Amino acid sequence: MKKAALYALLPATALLVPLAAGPLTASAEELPPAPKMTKEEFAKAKKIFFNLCAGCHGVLRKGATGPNLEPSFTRKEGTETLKQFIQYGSPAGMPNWGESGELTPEEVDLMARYVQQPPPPPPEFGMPEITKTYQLIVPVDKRPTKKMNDYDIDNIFSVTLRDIGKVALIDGHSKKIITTIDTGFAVHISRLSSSGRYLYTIGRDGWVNLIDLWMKVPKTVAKVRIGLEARSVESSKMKGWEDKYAIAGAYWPPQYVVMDGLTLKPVRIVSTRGYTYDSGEFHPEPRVASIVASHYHPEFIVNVKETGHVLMIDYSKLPNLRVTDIPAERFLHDGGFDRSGRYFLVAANARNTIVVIDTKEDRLVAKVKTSGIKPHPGRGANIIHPKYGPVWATSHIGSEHISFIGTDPEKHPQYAWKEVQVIEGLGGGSLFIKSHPKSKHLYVDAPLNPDKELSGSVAVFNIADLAKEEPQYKVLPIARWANLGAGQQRVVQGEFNKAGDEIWFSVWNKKDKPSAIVVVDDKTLKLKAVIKDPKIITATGKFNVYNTRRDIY
Ligand code: DHE
Repeated sequence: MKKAALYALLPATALLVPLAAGPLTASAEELPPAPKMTKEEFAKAKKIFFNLCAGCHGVLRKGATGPNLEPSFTRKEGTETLKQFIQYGSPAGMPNWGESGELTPEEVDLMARYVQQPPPPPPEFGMPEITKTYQLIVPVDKRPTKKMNDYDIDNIFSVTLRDIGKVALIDGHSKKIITTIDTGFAVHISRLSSSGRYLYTIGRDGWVNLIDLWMKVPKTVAKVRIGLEARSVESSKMKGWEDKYAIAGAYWPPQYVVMDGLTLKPVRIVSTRGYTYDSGEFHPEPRVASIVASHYHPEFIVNVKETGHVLMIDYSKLPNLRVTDIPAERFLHDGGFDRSGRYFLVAANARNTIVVIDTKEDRLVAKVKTSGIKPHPGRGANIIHPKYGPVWATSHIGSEHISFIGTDPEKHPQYAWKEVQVIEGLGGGSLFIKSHPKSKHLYVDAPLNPDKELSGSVAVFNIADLAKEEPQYKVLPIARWANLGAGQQRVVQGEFNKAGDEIWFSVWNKKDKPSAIVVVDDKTLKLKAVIKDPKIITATGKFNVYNTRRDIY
């Protein structure tokens, strides 16, 4: 949907609120009082806020992907305006929690009142607390010495079953569930060890699971809770350091923890609290967003969201850490490598910018402004553009734009680190974009679009057509193909299989209804399979072992 049409779906009042506004500086006395809440209501709202809202707005509600929600702002807006937002969402990416049925009218009202109360300060969670949670379930010497199953491990998909605290491991060939594994709540991502043997998951609640894929039936061999809220995990990938260390980043407390890669035993914990890269103001909640592992140095690349620092963390002399701290941009979120694996491109979504880091020379290469609102690439998509050569692409949460950035300073220096083209996709509310070295197509989703036809579809561009003035896309009605019945299902995050000839999409339904995975034939763009199973509840992210461990996207 084009932006104008997207706005038309919202009540006029929703558009009046300054979405990107920071806190309004009214003193407490000038503000209207907070609306009344009972203790029980407060406790319920606190839980909903943690599950649905804290990710974008922060637990201290200082704002990041979503705007600041401190009482100095929310009380000025008042309950009715806030309810409109929670009910209908916004074109800048706020989900329509009421309209989609995720929250009842009573809960919409509850949350509108809750965000006008001062945010309750969450507890700290340091090494003593982390150590108490640590469980080595199967020590290294009790694990198999060879692969004990017949699966083509490289073609297994780890699928997040968000609201039931599990991942499903699905065999990419038979498309059958191998097993489901209890993990932390709402696993955000799965990442693979360099060898492909170990799978790491990170729960929204900070639990890291280490899963051994060599076992007859893969299972968790170690787990540890590294914080109270988290989104990222990664494993060392540098030659000579394969599978040796893991790292997980927390949203709360804002910190990262380096662990032994084979046991998850914590080795170091480091706080990310500090100063914004530009204005030098102290921030109490600079959360750890994406983390990737360098292929050039024994380093993890940690993106600190609110303060805008990219930290290159050298793990080669642990327990000593050497950190190259690169001032970059705010608010760093998600990103991925260019096809050469040397340059890391990460979205600074508050500034509509993609930051480019050279992981060989450990330096900032460029900050590229995009033409859309809030770039959100996932890991992005690398394609060979018919006109501009190797480019990396991102879609946007807040608008229909898809931006292409040149990534080849050697052979195409005139295009390198420039937004060389902008095209339009289905509409705002896009989260992920995907291609594969063997594919001729580029896939773009729009799961947060309020229109259910659009949130249930995917746009596919023929890469060869990108040389045209206005490249057209084909719409794949993925949710219709899944045929899960009435309601708004969100089609999210394409992921290729190992061969690169099919792409899987999640059809993310409410938790009291089944979700599904739809498999599309990449050559014909026809439906190849629908994976349905009562166990598939709230399916979101999918991670193919081979593509994830080799950073192929
Ligand atoms: Fe994500 C990646 C944070 C909402 C599904 N998400 C990421 C990353 C971060 C992040 C920092 C990068 C991790 C990395 O590469 O190390 N996500 C957040 C949020 O803060 C946010 C906006 C709000 C929240 O409360 O969590 C958020 N994300 C969502 C969702 O609502 C999604 C669609 C469904 C879900 O499961 O929660 C979702 N995020 C994903 C997925 C990835 C991801 C599938 C990995 C994409 C990939 O291809 O690597």
